[in-house]
Amino acid sequence: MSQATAYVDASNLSKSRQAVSQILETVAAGGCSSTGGAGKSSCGSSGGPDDMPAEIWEKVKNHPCYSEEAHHHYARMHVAVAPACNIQCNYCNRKYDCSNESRPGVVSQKLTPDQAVKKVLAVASEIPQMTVLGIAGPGDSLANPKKTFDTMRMLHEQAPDIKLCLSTNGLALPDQVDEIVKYNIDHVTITINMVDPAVGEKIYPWIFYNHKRYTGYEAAKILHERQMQGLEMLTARGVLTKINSVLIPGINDEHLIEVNREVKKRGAFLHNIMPLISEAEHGTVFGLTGQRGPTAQELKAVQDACAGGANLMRHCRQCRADAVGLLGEDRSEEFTLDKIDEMDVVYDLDKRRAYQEQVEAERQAQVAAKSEALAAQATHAGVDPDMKLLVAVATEGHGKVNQHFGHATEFQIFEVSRGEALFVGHRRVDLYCQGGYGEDEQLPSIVKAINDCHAVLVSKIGACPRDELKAAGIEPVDAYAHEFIEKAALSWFADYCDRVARGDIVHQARGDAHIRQGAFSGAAEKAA
Ligand code: CLF
Ligand code: SF4
Repeated sequence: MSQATAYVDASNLSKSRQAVSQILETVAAGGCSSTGGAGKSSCGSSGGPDDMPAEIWEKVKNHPCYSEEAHHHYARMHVAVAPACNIQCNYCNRKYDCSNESRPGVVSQKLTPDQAVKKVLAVASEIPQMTVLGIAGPGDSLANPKKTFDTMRMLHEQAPDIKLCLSTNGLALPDQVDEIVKYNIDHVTITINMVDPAVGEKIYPWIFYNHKRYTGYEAAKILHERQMQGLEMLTARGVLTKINSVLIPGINDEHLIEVNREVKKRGAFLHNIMPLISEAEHGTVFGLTGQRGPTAQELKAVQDACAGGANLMRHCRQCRADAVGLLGEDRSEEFTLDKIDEMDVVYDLDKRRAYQEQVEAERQAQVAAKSEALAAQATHAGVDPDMKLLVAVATEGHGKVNQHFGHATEFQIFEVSRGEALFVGHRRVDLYCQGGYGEDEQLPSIVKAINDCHAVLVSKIGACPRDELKAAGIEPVDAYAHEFIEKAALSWFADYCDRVARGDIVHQARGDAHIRQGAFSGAAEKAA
């Protein structure tokens, strides 16, 4: 333990903290990085109702960030009501979104609480699977407490089925825990990049606390203490917490393993380790000083090294502070204030519930399909029984391989083996199909993004990209179109092992892949 971690006494937590810790043990046992049994799936809090107490399952089952399974089916939205911030991070430029919960990208419209509630009701009437409202900037939600809590209060009154979520850097958190509980905010994300101020002073040049500006080690020490205190207070009050950490190579990469340990000790429900985004054009300190982000394999290595600690989220899309839709898509352009004014908004709770019941049935079918596929796995002579491969998947949601190669703006990455098909991340790519035609110039960047994968599973693919992918050693596969992803990945894996065993192909390891800087934004895509 570093000197810094001794600042907070983690021993005086209430019974509810112990309850959350027990749940974490249970979830970790069947969740992320476990080879799992049939039906126990993937990363994040993806245990099912059998893995955790009913009240926790109720909180996570349709939260797309807190459950990896749920993110294939349920959507979230953010409202940009919180412009101010009380600290400075070296990966943030104030002109852009908060990098804690969003990529550096311009927020289209900052909203008042009244406008925000109007927007949420409009989205809820159009997208019945939108189940979570988050406040994630563009500054810090708790540095703007009035706007944040006014929005949450009104929404709780007018749309009681929508889960409330916020993200914060943690500096103001201990002072706001009572308000968080009062407004039924069940999910709080704290961005914690260090548990040692000596690391923290390389990330945070200053903080503004108690009407005073602090810099250097002292600033990082105060921030660290407040973050730990806030996390413990939330755990004690039964609020589910997720920790976001930005992986900054050479500064906190290995240190994040200690962060993972420390936040688990204090009852964090999930740990989301995200790659640094630091393009020079974003104008951040790290962007301007040439601090690079991690490669795909560097990110995975740190995440894998945290196995057994706090449960990991690997499906984060670093979304904008005004994102709307499934994770990985952005429908915010459909809900600008002028468009909302023209909409016929009907918030129909029964209709929303009926739709969500259908989603639930689909999700259970997905879990059952995976169980069947796992049960059908066999060993193959001459094939390493512990072999694990990555496959890229093109999907539009519903947990299925249902997207044309040319229409994908991201690929979901699954690690597949004889005993598991595990979501391990996603890769953003440039759209291959532009204006109805394949754009061959995009292919090298797509290959770079999924270069560590042995296959790409799609609903359809044209002859040109098919040949080029093959030439790069990535197998294009459209044989499992419209099947559930895990079942498709496991079926492909079994077929691959068959071919290796028969001597039709020779198994070869793949290389590393490139993480593209900047999130896909539907808005930006349309504007381009
Ligand atoms: Fe938003 Fe964050 Fe709530 Fe989710 S996002 S406030 S917990 S509703 Fe989710 Fe987006 Fe990653 Fe955030 S994918 S950036 S983790
Ligand atoms: Fe930027 Fe968010 Fe950091 Fe504030 S907390 S400086 S808004 S990244």
